[in-house]
Amino acid sequence: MTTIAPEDTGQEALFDATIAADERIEPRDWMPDDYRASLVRQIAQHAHSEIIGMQPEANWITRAPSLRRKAILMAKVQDEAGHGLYLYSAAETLGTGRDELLDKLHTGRQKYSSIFNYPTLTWADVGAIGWLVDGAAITNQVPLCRCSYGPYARAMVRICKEESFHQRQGYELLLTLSRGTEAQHAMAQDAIDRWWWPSLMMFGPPDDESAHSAQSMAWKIKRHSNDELRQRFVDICVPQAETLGLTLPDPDLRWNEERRHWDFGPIDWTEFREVLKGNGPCNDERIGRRRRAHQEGAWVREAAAAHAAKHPAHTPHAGTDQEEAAR
Ligand code: FAQ
Repeated sequence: MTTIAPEDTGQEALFDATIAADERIEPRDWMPDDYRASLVRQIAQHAHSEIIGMQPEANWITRAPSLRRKAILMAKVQDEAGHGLYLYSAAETLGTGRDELLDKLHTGRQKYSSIFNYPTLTWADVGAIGWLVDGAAITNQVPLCRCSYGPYARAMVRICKEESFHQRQGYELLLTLSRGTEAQHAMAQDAIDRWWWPSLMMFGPPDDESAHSAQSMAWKIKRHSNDELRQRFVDICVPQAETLGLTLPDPDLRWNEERRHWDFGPIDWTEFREVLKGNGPCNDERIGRRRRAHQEGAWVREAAAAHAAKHPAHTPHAGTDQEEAAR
């Protein structure tokens, strides 16, 4: 049997034309293998970040200073689990199951964001994560709502709405601390001092060292480079820090009238690379806890599978919500 190359059937031309016209590629469409693989890589890393990202904040649920703060934090951590679900589902539409991706996470073959390998030492860290980490996530992810792959772009729309609520709760938390007692103000400042630089690293390596950016931008998976988004984030944060009454820990921050952007100091890329290699302050703790949670949850997955086998009509994919309700 002779294999027909995609260029001979017009599939590749159709894919290229769809990208050029800024239209969406959907799961049923033909796509190049490398496009599919790159999406799975990025979406999986993103999904893993959402679920590992639950850990640093969950650390403070039992110690939140009021019932209101505790309820907000619990809702936020639950939202992150939901984001993980949307993203694993988006990866499934590319033919890669959640079990396979989790296995790659647990065996160190796929990454999660460097930021979640730093410890949450004080309550103010919950505010710093909301303001800076969620703020960086939004800056990076709003353009992903226009990603060329439909299911990922649609998942991002919902995620970004929730992330912007997360960002505002962090900002409000820090504002309260900053305007509180001297000790509370100092705690907020200390959190910003520790989270600022790792937040800038979330955007990935500088453009000239970014292995995937050029191809991802040509495919319209990414819409902006790592450095462009990092600069956008700095420009947003400087005036916000001023309103908060807190200082960003960078003596080189200066408004550049010519560029109409804030100049900032050098990032410690050695630290970034070490964290990616597994040598950050909390890498072992985070992945160890994730593996344990997966093992301890095995009985839940087995029970759910056994239930689904006994009652196929009641599995979520068997019918519409209305059909379910009518039963
Ligand atoms: N950490 O060639 P590039 C959140 C890797 S937000 C770890 O530039 P690319 C919300 C990269 O994967 C955080 N690894 O790669 C939340 C690649 O390695 P690979 C998650 C990093 O893909 C808030 C290599 O370096 N958000 O979770 C990092 O073009 C609060 C070369 O890099 C997303 O994932 C890093 N910081 O650009 C949750 C957004 N940076 O794959 C809880 C979607 C780079 O070859 C609480 N992802 N690497 O093994 C993206 O936009 C992109 O993947 C970038 C990297 C921008 C992260």
